[in-house]
Amino acid sequence: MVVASPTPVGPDRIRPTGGLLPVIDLSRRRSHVTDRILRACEEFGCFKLVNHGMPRHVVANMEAEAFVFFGQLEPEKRRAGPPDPLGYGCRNIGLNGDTGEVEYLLLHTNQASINQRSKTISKDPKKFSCIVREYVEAVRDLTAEILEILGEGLRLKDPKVLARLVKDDESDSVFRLNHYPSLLTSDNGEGDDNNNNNNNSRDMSSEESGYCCVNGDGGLKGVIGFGEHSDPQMLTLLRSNEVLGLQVCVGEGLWVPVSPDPDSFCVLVGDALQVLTNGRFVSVRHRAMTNPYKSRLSMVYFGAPPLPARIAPLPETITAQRPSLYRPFTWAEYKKTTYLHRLSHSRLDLFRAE
Ligand code: GA4
Repeated sequence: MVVASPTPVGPDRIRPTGGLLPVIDLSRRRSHVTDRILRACEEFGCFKLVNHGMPRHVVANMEAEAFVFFGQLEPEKRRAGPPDPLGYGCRNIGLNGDTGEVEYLLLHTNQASINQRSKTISKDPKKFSCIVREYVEAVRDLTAEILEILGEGLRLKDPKVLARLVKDDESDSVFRLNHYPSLLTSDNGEGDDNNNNNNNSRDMSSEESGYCCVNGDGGLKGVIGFGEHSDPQMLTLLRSNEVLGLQVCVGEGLWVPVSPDPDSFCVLVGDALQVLTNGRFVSVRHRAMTNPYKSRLSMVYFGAPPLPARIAPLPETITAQRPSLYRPFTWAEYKKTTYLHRLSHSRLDLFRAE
């Protein structure tokens, strides 16, 4: 396992090198994989997954459809919006004034919902919904496989308990396509001061890494595509094209760029899994930067339980030394709370045990 140095380098500074996250090869021996995934979830709350077995054509078809959609003119894309919160959105994120240099399609993974939404998304809705279904089913199975490995690693009495939550027909998982237009090609209006969570300095000079610009004092600043946050769900599987942009926070103010690799997934622990493991796994804060020259596309699956599911530390994770850190709640309750707050809010704090 290749790991990042946990030594902070100062507030909000970016380590200039990429590819430092744990890399897990799913084709290796199970005990080896289990041990490494467990450590990665505890230490970083994320890892890079390679040799995951997801068919290439399923990923390629989904990516091609996404580029067709985002390549359309604005009025055509707007037929699939505004995000309520599902649907097409541009720059506005959530319901409380967050913005970013991103346009996106947010879909529920329920098949009836995909079929319905596809009608306003694609000129060939049958083809679109079929391609989304194939992708979502494959990525859900992969998510369930990882959750089962984690269940074994945690020595749960029922190691499949976590996997079952995302495999449930009523699972509230969502699928998101994010398009971060390059700054050169986007019509994002110079001086768009509407963007309240970006640090953009427009007088940029390019860094070798592509997405950075150098501000006056020589520090590295980027243009925020999607601001800092943790994912509310259990597990996120993110795949992007070969353009750099995703960063994860591995310590106080230390942001590590995740090297883009279209054949891998970046797997991120979400808030619900942090609670279920009584804080043993950490839900990782992350953000996405835009690239000045190349547009970035990410396809993100957020594995969630059904709305009525009870989220509370699993009994095996509670000990005398480590009593329950969170009070029980339903996924519906937690989801509602996420939409009442800003993107960067540390909403898990609201659910701590007394
Ligand atoms: C972050 C993870 C998922 O993308 C998402 C996001 C959701 C949205 O974009 O509508 C949220 C954000 C996400 C967390 C806080 C709330 C809700 C925007 C926002 C400000 C779909 C999700 O489930 O939570």
